[in-house]
Formats: sequence, C-alpha cells, structure tokens
Amino acid sequence: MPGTRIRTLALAAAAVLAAVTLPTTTAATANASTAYDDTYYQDALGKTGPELKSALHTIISKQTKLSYDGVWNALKTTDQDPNNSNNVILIYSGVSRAKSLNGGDSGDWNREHVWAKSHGDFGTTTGPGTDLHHLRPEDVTVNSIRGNKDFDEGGSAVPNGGGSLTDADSFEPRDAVKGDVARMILYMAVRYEGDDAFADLEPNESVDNGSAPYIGKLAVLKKWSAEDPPDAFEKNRNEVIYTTYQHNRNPFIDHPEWVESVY
Ligand SMILES: [Ca+2]
Ligand SMILES: [Ca+2]
Ligand SMILES: [Ca+2]
Repeated sequence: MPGTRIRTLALAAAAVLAAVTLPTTTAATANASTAYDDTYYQDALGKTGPELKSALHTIISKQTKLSYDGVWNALKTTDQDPNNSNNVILIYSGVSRAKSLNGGDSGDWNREHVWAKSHGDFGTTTGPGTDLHHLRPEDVTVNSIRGNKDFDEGGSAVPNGGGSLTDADSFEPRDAVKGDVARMILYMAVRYEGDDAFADLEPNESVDNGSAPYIGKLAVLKKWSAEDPPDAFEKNRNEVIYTTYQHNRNPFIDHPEWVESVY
C-alpha cells in the first residue's frame, strides 16, 4: 500500500533526523527524565512557567528539617570526597579537606550559605538557614571573602579560591560549580515563597541586594546552569539529601531544562 510505504519512509527520515539532531542538543536544554518522574514529580510534569513553579513549590516543601548543628554531620556525608571518605570537597576552592577540620578557625571549613543568609535575614534557625540544598563546606577564609555578595562575572582571583573571582560587589565561583550555584539559588527561590515564617526568596538582576530577599544576577545564573550541567557529584548529593536527610529534591538538578521554564 502506497500510504504505508510513505509512512515508513517518513518514520525512517524522522529516525535519521533524530540521530543527527540529538547529539547537538545540550544537556541543559534537553528534556531530562528521572526515576522520579512518575512519582515525586507526577504533579509537575507537563506544566510550564508559573504553574510549574507552583507545583514544584508544593512538592519540595514537604521535607524533614535539620537543626543548624545537625548540618555539620550531614555535610560530611553529602559532600564527601569520592576519592577519600575522610574528607569533604570545599565548593569554591575545590580542595579536599579532612572532615574533622570543621570549625571556625583559619584552616578549618565551615557551613557556607550559597544563598547568603543575610539576603532575607533568615539566619540559622531551622528553615532556609539549615536547608542542605544550598549549604556547602568551604574554607573559613574563602567563605568570609564571598561574604554576602551577589553572583556575577568578573573580578580578581580569590586567594586559594580554586579559580573563583571577586570584586567589590560580586563573586564568581570556579567554572566546575557555576551550575551547582545557579541550581542551588533557584531551588531556594522556588522552595521559599513567603508562605511560612520566612521571606519570599527570588533571584533578580542586581548586585547590590544587601539584606533584601533577592540574589543576582539571574541572567548570569541561567547562563552558568546551561554551561555547567549536573555531574555525578551534584546528582549524588541531591540523592543523599533526599534519601537520608530532608526527603525533598532539587528539581533543577533532576530537570535542568526547568530553569528556563520557571525563570
Ligand atoms: Ca561585580
Ligand atoms: Ca558542576
Ligand atoms: Ca520564592
């Protein structure tokens, strides 16, 4: 039958086209699928824009919350060096350092709030200030250099910063964690919508947000997310937080294409 032959040819052409075009699609824009799509993300799939954001907010707001003291031990698991179980990886420096050196002295690592806790003034009471999805080990001195700066490109090298840059009003993390930082910020923005005891956190295009509940620059963060798609370390960390600690996930690690859909 001629119709069948045409359909067969069309299917073959589509298959060739798919084979040609798929590899050129970047990981960040391809529609990811995860083992959680039919369960955890059931109410979000198929949605876009504000509807997707709202659905994700509801989903990820169901979580177990940690005390700030409990964060120390959690980070020793979530950020463990895959090559040395005695160590954690420091986010901006990229250095592997002994888990036992957690503390507040020079040479120690402490708990970096990637969403700077002064932006929205949520402190370290149980809530956004203890949310593992944006807490990372970092060298005490490098952490204080980052301070509460917004994220943007440019500046001079941060001493022992692993290639991170800073200037008077912004911080640029090393390339390998640019996407991690972007996805952590956007997780916080979707998780915290002002419907609990805390501020509605949102990204914007400013680098002088101070104590306002905003972090910039959104356009730069979106670029970073596309340039640095989730790797095994970031995915594992999301998994450990979900299974062992908070029982919620960072949707932008599972579905990087949702960055463009929500923001
Ligand atoms: Ca700047
Ligand atoms: Ca990365
Ligand atoms: Ca928000």
